[in-house]
Formats: sequence, C-alpha cells, structure tokens
Amino acid sequence: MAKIILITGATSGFGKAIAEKFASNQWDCIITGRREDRLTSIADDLQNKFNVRVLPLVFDVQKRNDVFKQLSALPDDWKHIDVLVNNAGLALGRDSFENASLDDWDIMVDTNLKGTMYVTKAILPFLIEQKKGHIINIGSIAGKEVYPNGNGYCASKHAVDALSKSMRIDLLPHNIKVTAIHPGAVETEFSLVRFKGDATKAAAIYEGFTPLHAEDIADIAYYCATLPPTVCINDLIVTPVAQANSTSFYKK
Ligand code: NDP
Ligand code: 8X3
Repeated sequence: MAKIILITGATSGFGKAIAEKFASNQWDCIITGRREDRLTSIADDLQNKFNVRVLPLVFDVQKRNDVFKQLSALPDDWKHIDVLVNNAGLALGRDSFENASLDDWDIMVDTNLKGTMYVTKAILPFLIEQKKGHIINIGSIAGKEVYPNGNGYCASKHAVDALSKSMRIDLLPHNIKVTAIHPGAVETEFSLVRFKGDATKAAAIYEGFTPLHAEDIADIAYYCATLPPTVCINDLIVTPVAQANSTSFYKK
C-alpha cells in the first residue's frame, strides 16, 4: 500500500515542492490550500506525471469549522496518513512594532499558529488510532531569533517552535514523531505575499546572494520522513551558505 502524506499550503513554494518530491517517490498526496484553480491543476499534474493518487482539499486553515469539516470527513482510504506537513503560512508586513497592522498580526497568528493547531488536532485521531505517524512543522529561523521589524511574524513562528516541542512531549505515548524545520531565506512567493504584491521589494530580499529553493526544503522533509521508524530528527535550522542567522548575510 502506498504511503500517504498530507501537506497544507501546497499551491506554491515549499508545499508544492514537497508534494512533487513525495509524489515522485510514489507517495499518495493530500494537498490543501485556498486557491482552488492552482490546487486542481497541481493535483492533475502530479497524477499524470507520477501515477499516484492525489486528493485536493480547498480550505482556509484559519477557519476552524472548515478545517474539521474537511479533515474529519476524509474517505476511509485516505485516513491512513503517514506524514502531516504543517506548512501553510505567511508573513505580512515588515514594519516597526508601533506601525505594524493589527489585521496583519491577526492573520499571521491565525494562520501560522492556530492553523497548525487546528489541522494537527483534526488529523491526530487517525495517527493515534494507527499508533504511528510523523508531523513535520515548518517553522522559520524567525522562530529561533527575532530581527528588526519582524514582530508579529517572529512571534507566530516562535509559537510554532514552542508548539512543536510541546507536541513532541505529549505525543510520545502515541509513537508520533515531531520534526520542526526552520528555514532561513528561501525564494518562493513568501516575500511577494509579505510585501503585498510589491515585486521590487520582494526581489530586493534575495539580491546579492543565492537563497535556498523550495526543492531544498522538500529534499530535507523527504529525508526526515524516510528515516528508520525509531529515528526522529527533532529540530533543524537550514540557511543558504551566505546566511549565518536572521540578520547576518554575506552579499556581493
Ligand atoms: P508561499 O507564499 O510560496 O506559500 C505559502 C502557502 O501557504 C501557499 O500554498 C498558500 O496557499 C498557503 N496558505 C497561506 N495562508 C493560508 C491559509 N490561511 N489557509 C490555507 N493555506 C494557506 O511561501 P513559502 O512556501 O515560502 O512558505 C511556506 C511556509 O514556510 C510558511 O509557513 C512560511 O512562513 C515558511 N517559511 C518560509 C521561508 C521563506 O523564506 N520562503 C523561510 C522560513 C519559513 P493559498 O494562498 O492557496 O491558500
Ligand atoms: C522566512 C524567513 O527571515 O524572512 O521565515 O523571517 S525570514
């Protein structure tokens, strides 16, 4: 029987690359996101290219009732989930605390933290029932260190870091692995979203150095997910070679 992975936020960036990596290794994929057109086209593409089963589910991870409605009603042949990747997330704005938007803060906390909590809680009964599972949370280097004007985003990702540690303890009796991957700068749609469509500001983030690519994170997630059943990578910080921490870059 093929293994099953559920990836949130698979319409772009890491989530899309993770789906492609696992599908290319013959895993069946449940992919989620809000943009239905993209999700459907990615699902078709993966099915055609790799001949695996793909289930696209359209919902907003901020909407608690929608999360539970969609995930609790999974068909029986999709319930045996081996790996859950909590990836859906975003940054909005890069303003000093006094200027930052309350709405942006709400969306980041509701998506990055509460979305991860809701999706995990909805899936957990299946993992507990099968007495095994692997949860991979996509944190950020912003969840390990803060940087100027990172306020709401850094706080939301520090919370994901704390949640990952907490899950790892509480889920011990259920034989569930919890891995947190904390990337530094990776060029995806992340900065375009953060700067609300300003492509010039987004491109400037990656000028003068080679950032990571979504495929690098997908390779790492695949490595973590395919270790022996007794081995769990707990926590990883991953940066481009030109990045030492949240604020130190070597730019040419
Ligand atoms: P992208 O913007 O390329 O992808 C983000 C994905 O999240 C999209 O598929 C989007 O789908 C989904 N998403 C966002 N909000 C919601 C929501 N409310 N409900 C459901 N899905 C949602 O960015 P990345 O791939 O770079 O980001 C993925 C994760 O990695 C995020 O958690 C981000 O914080 C984290 N990260 C990114 C880094 C980077 O430098 N790129 C570094 C460290 C961490 P849709 O819009 O269709 O709903
Ligand atoms: C994304 C990386 O440095 O913009 O999480 O916070 S950073």
